[in-house]
Amino acid sequence: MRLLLLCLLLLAGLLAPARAAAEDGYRLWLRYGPVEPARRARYAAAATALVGEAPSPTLRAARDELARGLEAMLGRPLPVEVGGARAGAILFGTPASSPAVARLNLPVGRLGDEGYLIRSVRVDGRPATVIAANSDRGVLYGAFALLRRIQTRQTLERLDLADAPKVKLRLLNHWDNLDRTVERGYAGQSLWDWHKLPEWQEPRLRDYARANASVGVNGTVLNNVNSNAQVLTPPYLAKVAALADLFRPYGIRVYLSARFNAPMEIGGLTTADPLDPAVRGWWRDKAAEIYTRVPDFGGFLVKANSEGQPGPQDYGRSHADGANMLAEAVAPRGGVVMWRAFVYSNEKPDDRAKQAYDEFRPLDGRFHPNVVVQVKNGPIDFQPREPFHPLFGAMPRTPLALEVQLTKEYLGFATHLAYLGPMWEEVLRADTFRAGAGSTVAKVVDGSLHGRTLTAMAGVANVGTDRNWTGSQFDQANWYAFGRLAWDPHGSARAIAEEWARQTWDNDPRLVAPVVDTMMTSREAVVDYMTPLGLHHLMATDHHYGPGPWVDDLPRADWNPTYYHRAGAAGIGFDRTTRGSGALSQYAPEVAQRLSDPRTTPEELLLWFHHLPWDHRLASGRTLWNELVVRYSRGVAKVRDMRRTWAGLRPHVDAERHTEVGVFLAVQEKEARWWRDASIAYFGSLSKRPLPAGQTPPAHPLAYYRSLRFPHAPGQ
Ligand code: BDP
Repeated sequence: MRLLLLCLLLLAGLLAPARAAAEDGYRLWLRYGPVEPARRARYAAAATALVGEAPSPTLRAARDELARGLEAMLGRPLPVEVGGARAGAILFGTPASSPAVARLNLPVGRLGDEGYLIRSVRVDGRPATVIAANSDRGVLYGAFALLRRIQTRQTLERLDLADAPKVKLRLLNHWDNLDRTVERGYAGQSLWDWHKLPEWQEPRLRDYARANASVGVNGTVLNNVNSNAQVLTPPYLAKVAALADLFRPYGIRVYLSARFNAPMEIGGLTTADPLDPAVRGWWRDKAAEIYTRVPDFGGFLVKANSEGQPGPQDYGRSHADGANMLAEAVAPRGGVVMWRAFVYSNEKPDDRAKQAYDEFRPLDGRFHPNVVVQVKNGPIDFQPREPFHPLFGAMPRTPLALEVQLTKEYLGFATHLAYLGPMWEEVLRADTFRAGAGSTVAKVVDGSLHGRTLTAMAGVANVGTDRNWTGSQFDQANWYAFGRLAWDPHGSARAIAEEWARQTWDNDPRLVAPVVDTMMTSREAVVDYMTPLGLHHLMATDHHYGPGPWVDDLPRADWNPTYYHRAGAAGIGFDRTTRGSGALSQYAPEVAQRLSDPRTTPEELLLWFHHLPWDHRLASGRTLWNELVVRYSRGVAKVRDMRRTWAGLRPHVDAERHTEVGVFLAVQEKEARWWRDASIAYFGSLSKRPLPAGQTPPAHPLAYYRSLRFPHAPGQ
């Protein structure tokens, strides 16, 4: 009987129509869903054939992507031709790869190494579209841009587009360990299966590369900044080389995080002093060895003398001494060193927010030309909201990279919907006033403020082995937005959200508008329910999951949330004016002046810069205490709205992804309430003031929130 049942089941399986590609998020924004019948003919008329040769792996990748995307969207395969041009052909290539492109005499010279143009042209009197570039990589980016136009339902008629990245190095930083755990990763394991490499290369790695190329990411740092020197040993370099070979066709170079004392740990030396000739020689040889395996190796990322990592200061040398030694090792092959400015030390009793500036600003001009100093968006640590880092604009003679965190270590992990585009836009548009008004962080990042050509932006990756790549559907948007903003730091977070939503979900305006609105309010919701009014670093210890504003017993003062909020019977907030830590003096006078007075400080940063009495009046007319409570509650209410909006989108979204997002939003609402209640219970125990009218008291007493433990929270 059982056997019969089994046979029947098997038979049913065989006869069932092939299941449509599952909507589980795997395809990211490269879903290439079919164009609605009413619009298909117009696109089909402008995409009748692909014309071009593909002599290089990169051009093959471009051609294959076009073929794959167009077939899926238009419902029929396109002939791929080498010459000739029927009406509606899409020509692709560089003047070198394609005689047809060469004959068009297009101004590709202006496009640089990675730019492209897309134009409507006539070839032998027939209308055609051309994707042309100076380099194969430019053609690949152009191919993705054309596909993006169709995916977002923009016209293919009368095109005259030219685009090129404004930032040279657009890198993901993976905090991936060699045992496949991911520090601060919430999306499964590391994509790099070190144990099976180099022989076995997971097919999804090619999709990782495609996704990156589609948004212009051109480099990937494979391993954690808290690095393991083993990655620099021959067996691992063979694995690194396999990944580099896989990613190269997609314009992606690999980089490695270098452990500063590797010469001791794996090289048998007794010192890692950057001025020691043997140490310098070791790094030179190591770099040369890497380049024999990976001829286009990008270079090193280094976290030194930070949170216990070894570094040049262990030998009384400066960050510049350390960075320059490595820079010399990779310079002959065009490599760079990304030296992180995320440093702070417990031994210094000074405000942690000041330490990177104090250490790095005096080194301006002392770094070799192939060193980039990599600076987090804010002076503390990837909080839901921080002011821009005071180093931006303050090191005119040093290339500065902006580092942002895609993985949501401090913003609710993968289950909270928080689109980070607005956060990055906020920092990029911040005015440093370092060369007069309009000296935005974006102009530092794109090099235009101080005439720099080596420019970079880095994003701490949020991808892993989860089927949906990022641990949640909406976290894909942060990967997408990072790439797009690194390509153009002057871009708009809203426009990027819309672009992403159309490709990832659907073009129906009944879906696009509410999804984009939800995304655009989502980060502010997190700020409200976690750290309103400029509060920061209130997360629970180590794993950072949930609230821990009461924590005051960690060995390092600046690991304790109480260090940051300084709440007591009299008031709350960190005084960073001249009366307090003086951190404000690290900003240009125009910025410092405005922020030194609570009345001219934007309320969203109030308690970052000021310690104020609980009864201080805010613009709303409420006291500080009442405003705090109102904002905590507002955060929860925003999540409730987001849930309601999402529930209403059921008719427009496939069931699988709709359910996942819906469940995660329910988790988010529960956890937002937890944040609100725990924070109000704790701060209320200090302010000793009643809740404002109409506000519900916390569900549990403070002791309950303090007792919660999560020893297995992810990402540690
Ligand atoms: C902190 C993370 C820690 C990282 C560190 C860094 O908690 O895991 O190692 O940043 O950026 O936010 O180096």
